Amino acid sequence: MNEMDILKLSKEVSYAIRHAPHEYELELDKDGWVEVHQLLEALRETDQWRNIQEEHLFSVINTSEKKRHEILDGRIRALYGHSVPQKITKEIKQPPDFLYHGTARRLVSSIKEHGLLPKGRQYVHLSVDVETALQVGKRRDEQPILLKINARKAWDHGTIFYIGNEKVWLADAISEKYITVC
Ligand code: HQG
Repeated sequence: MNEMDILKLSKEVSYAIRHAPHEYELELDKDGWVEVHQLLEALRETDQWRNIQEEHLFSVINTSEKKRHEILDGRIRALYGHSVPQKITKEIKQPPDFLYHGTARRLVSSIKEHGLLPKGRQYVHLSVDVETALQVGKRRDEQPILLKINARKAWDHGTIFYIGNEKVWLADAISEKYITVC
């Protein structure tokens, strides 16, 4: 499988297990796990992925610069990004003192007023470093705005944070009180 196919597969796997398990007849458990064989069978029904094997899913995980998915004991899950109706449980953990969020210029006034909201997803997504946050923001605006989150203060005042992967943290919402526009 070439690089292009691996990228396509990664996108389709994300779509299936973050957003559309129903479409692929997949059952997610409360932590977002899906049986690998169920996912492979669903993908094999399409022309493009007729010959897909588990090793291809490992290639997706091992070659990606972002840790989006994990496989363990014959099951696969997305680590963040879900929009399925059923709430995916994440592990609560104290975050680093500061986190970052990159967004579009046009969204900043609303964020200043209402804080960060999950919008289409189950959680707000935050980055551990400036570079990652700006990359996320560039998906929406070529000149993204960087928001700095005082996660320590938010946590001390009762905001719950969850770990996605080493670079992505999640929260139910972040009040505007803890957000600085850089
Ligand atoms: C914005 C990708 C107006 C928020 C990325 C963002 C990430 C508000 C958008 C992951 C708002 C939601 C998630 C408010 C938040 N008013 N706009 N009050 N509160 N927003 O895509 O964080 O590559 O759901 O700023 O790298 O951009 O797919 O969230 O612009 O880690 O693995 O509402 O998805 O990961 O957009 O991205 P998204 P996100 P992958």
